[in-house]
Amino acid sequence: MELELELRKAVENQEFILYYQPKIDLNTEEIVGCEALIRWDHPRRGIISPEKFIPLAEETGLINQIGEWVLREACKQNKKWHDTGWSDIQMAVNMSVSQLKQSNIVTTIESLLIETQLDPRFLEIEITESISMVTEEEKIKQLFDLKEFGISLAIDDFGTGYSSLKYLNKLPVDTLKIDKYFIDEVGMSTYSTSSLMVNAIISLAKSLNLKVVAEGIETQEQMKYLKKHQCDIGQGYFLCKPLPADELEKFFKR
Ligand code: G
Ligand code: G
Ligand code: MN
Ligand code: NA
Repeated sequence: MELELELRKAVENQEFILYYQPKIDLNTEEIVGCEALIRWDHPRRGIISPEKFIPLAEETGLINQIGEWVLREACKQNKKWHDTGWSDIQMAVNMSVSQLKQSNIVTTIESLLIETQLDPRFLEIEITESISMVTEEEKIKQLFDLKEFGISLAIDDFGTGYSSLKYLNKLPVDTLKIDKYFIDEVGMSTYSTSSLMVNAIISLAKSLNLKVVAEGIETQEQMKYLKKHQCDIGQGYFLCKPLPADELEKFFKR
């Protein structure tokens, strides 16, 4: 069957699941939040990575329905965790720029928060830096409206996108997520260009009063380096890989 048709059926039959990857405070080693990452649980082909279907979802507009499902599911899950006692966890959801093009995205998110009874400050939207190519005032205004409602905003894959620093000024950003690309070389040689750039991004974030998250930490050396250079928060396989909700709960309890 053609992939587009299968994806439409998947939306109808809700064949998606969310995995969650924790974000860890590098000083206290506590979980401060997690990122929801979608997977397609295909009836015959098994788990399919978002890299294989998100681009198609964006082309076909199915991303809007999929994105709404992700937001509802992630908020519901986080509310459940809060009610269980893990009450400080912030939930981050990835959002495509094309979702921001929907004129009703702000009211959709606001209604989802009301429906799931999750306090807006426990929801963070991660947007890849290509958002910065979006100059239309209307889309920027949507981000300000979400922010005003109490939601946080993170720039994902920071440093490898298309934006210039000017947009950090223009968008109501709370968090910078340093792209794994830079983290990969950190901790190997003190003088690698990547590690100097990581230092620079951390101080940029600090001087703008933003939270800074290192993505894709895979080694102890990387973690040590980031801690030493005052990176607040870390995420990566070395700390914990993305897990289904029930498995992540075991990690919480550890
Ligand atoms: O989880 P994984 O590393 O396989 O994710 C691959 C890519 O898919 C990442 O760029 C991630 O941001 C993106 N992605 C994961 N979940 C979602 C989602 O719910 N919505 C959107 N738009 N992108 C997602
Ligand atoms: O684009 P975004 O940053 O949202 O995508 C994050 C992706 O990175 C997810 O698909 C997630 O599964 C993956 N990921 C998370 N931690 C690691 C890591 O330590 N190493 C690698 N290779 N991928 C990771
Ligand atoms: Mn992300
Ligand atoms: Na990223």
